Amino acid sequence: KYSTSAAVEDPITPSVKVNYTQLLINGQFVDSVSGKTFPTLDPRTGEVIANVAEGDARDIDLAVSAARKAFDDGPWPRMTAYERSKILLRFADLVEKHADEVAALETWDNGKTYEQSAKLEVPMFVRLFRYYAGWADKIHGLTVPADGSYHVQTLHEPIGVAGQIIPWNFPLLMFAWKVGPALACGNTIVLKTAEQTPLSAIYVAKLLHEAGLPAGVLNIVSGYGPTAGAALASHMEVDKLAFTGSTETGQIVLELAAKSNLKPVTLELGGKSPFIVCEDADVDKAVEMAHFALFFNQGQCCCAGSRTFVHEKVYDEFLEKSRKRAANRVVGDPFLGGIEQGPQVDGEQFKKILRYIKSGIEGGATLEAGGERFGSKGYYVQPTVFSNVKDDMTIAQEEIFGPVQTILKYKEVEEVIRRANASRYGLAAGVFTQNIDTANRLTRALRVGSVWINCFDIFDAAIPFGGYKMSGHGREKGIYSLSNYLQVKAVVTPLNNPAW
Ligand code: TXE
Repeated sequence: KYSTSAAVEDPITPSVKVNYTQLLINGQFVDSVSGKTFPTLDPRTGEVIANVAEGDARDIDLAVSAARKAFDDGPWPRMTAYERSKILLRFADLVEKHADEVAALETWDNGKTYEQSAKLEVPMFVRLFRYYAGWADKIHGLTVPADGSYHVQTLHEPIGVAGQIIPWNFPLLMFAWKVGPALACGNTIVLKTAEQTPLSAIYVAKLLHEAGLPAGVLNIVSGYGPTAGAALASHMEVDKLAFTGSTETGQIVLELAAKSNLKPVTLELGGKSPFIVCEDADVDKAVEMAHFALFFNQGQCCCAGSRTFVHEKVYDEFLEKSRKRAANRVVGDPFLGGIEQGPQVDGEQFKKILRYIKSGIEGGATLEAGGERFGSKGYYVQPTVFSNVKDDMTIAQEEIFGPVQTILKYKEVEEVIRRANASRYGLAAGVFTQNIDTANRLTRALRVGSVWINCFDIFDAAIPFGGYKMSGHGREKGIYSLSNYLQVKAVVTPLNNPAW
């Protein structure tokens, strides 16, 4: 069935070299203060790709001092917005020029297919920087018609030093979503990458300096969460924190931010998004879209359509076709062409997913496809489908974050609304129907930050993204992300000529 297991046992050697493994502080590559390094692993084999400098609280201190100085005294917040915009545009051009290396590093470190890195994620990265370069010189305040004889205006100023903590599932895109708007608004940054995937961020940060970014404006610290990440979240000189990761860690960083200097925090956390297939849906299209909604990126998406609700009238046909589609999913070495699914990011995620599969079987769900590891090397998991899933099963409630589709049956629109909303999460939803009234009813009733109707995972730079409930606070991308990185100052001047 899975014709590519041979390549999994004998991985392809990537063409790219790992040239940058140090921390990037004040425009310089440096070792960590402790001199320690940590290995970043190839998810295809579990072997070491490179040893990377391991930052901790002392390196965060140095990085924050550099960012502070670059904000308080440096040219970045003071140069014209047009100058900032041109640097971001030059950076986008450089990434495009080095697209092959960037995509290969991303695939090597993360395990996602090279096709996805090269055709989707690098172009989206470039597009996002061009989008925010476009905003840089269009950020301005208002003139306010206040009562009394006053001239009132608002100034939109950069917020200062932004701390940004990103996860491993989309290392490049999470970099872009956070760094793009922060720089466009004139802030300086300390970014901590995920310990599983440090490589692409250091590489592109080097290109950003080549494009003309002044030293100290963007500092990159590789390292672990409880050391480097926690130091950033609780730092007194950091003015804003943006975090993407698990809900549990989101709660920790919010508390650290509150207990230190009350820095504002945006959080993009976990999800258990419903994908609702209505009775009038074109079943073939719905099967393919629901399959994509769950299996894209090895199922490692915060917004994955991980509860597939199917109307009882089309349930049997949908199930049969979904089972076949999953069984035919092409798993293999992500550097090979035509591969749909590579390995999970690391051994921890791999084991977590296999534990959830076991829990599904023991909990009474029916295993329709997959259920085991794929091959005998690395962190590959067979595309797995469960039917007969009940709302109270662990696999229907918790974020599996892997290639495991759970299919649930429903009868009535009002019933599926209630069940879809019965989750601590509220990140996204998919709705598959030809009926505009059903689409409108579901759209208004679902308590989620994104609704995709007859599509899924549309991540245009201009479309805001973020969660309701325990999926987080605030929105990233689009115009909405700018307000995360701006302060509003009200300025009031008396008008001495009452005639005016
Ligand atoms: O997440 P963490 P993990 C979910 C997914 C996954 C689970 C665990 O279900 O299986 O989370 O993954 C940093 N202070 N998502 O353990 O811990 C960490 O170093 C400050 C959903 O990887 O949240 C990394 O940079 N920072 C998700 C980042 O937080 C800390 C994407 C994310 O790691 C820290 C990833 C601390 N105490 C996982 N502890 C999404 N929303 O897309 C860790 N970190």
